[in-house]
Amino acid sequence: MFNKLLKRNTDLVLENVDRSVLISNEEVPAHIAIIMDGNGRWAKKRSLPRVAGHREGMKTVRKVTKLANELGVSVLTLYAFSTENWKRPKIEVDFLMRLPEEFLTTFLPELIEENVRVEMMGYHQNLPMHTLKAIKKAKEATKDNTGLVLNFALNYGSRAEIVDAVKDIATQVAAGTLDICDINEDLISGGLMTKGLPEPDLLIRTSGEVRLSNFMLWQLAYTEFWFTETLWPDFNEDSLLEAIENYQKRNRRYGGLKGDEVK
Ligand code: V07
Repeated sequence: MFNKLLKRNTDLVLENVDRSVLISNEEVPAHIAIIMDGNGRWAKKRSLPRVAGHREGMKTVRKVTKLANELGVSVLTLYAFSTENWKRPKIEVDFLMRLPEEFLTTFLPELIEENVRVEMMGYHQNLPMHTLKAIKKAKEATKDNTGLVLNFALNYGSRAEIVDAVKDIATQVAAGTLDICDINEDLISGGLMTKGLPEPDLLIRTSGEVRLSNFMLWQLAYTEFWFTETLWPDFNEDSLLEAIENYQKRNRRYGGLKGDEVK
């Protein structure tokens, strides 16, 4: 473990000399989840169409992914499209559904090079075939990668996810294959789309909105929250480091208390 941390630190010092001094690598959050808000507002401020903000936001995804991987973060979950986003104008939804392909066409070779593994959580239902195809290709091309897991939440909604997990459990009880006494937190966690992933240590939401918007409600039970006024297209490496530094300060305040004591 220590060697791995040391190696991460060496990479970091080489690539981010000025900033890395501030990051103490033993407390880097293993899982960071981000609600990438403020793309439309960014565009409006510049009298550009909303979609220009979405495209600019994609560049931030690239920057944040690269740094998170360099820092040794294990999982980066990005809320790209919620089940509620279908209510937006069709023209905007159609544009958004092209972004996974656009992103992957541009960046998949680099992600492969950097040992990043692409994942998606969300309902395949309603997603266009071209979107699913691009993601499937990226998942396959990166499936053996051992670096950062870049987990896109796409057509994702947390309450629906919980309802599905409950239905599955109820079905097993009704079939007599599961005893009610054996229903516990681990069983429910295992029925969610984040099965197998650690729970987020740090949640970031950009653009000044201070709510969860149906994102990972179960998984965020013990997560530290960081809300920033910065709009997602303006969020950058320094913004991520600022969030992590703040997270580390909070962790340090717990002074070695672990597990239930901090919960
Ligand atoms: C989207 C750009 C970032 C700001 C938030 C909204 C707009 C990257 C992806 C993506 C998704 C899956 C995947 C690869 C890339 C994406 C949507 C919107 C729908 F496998 N950015 N981005 N998908 N935005």
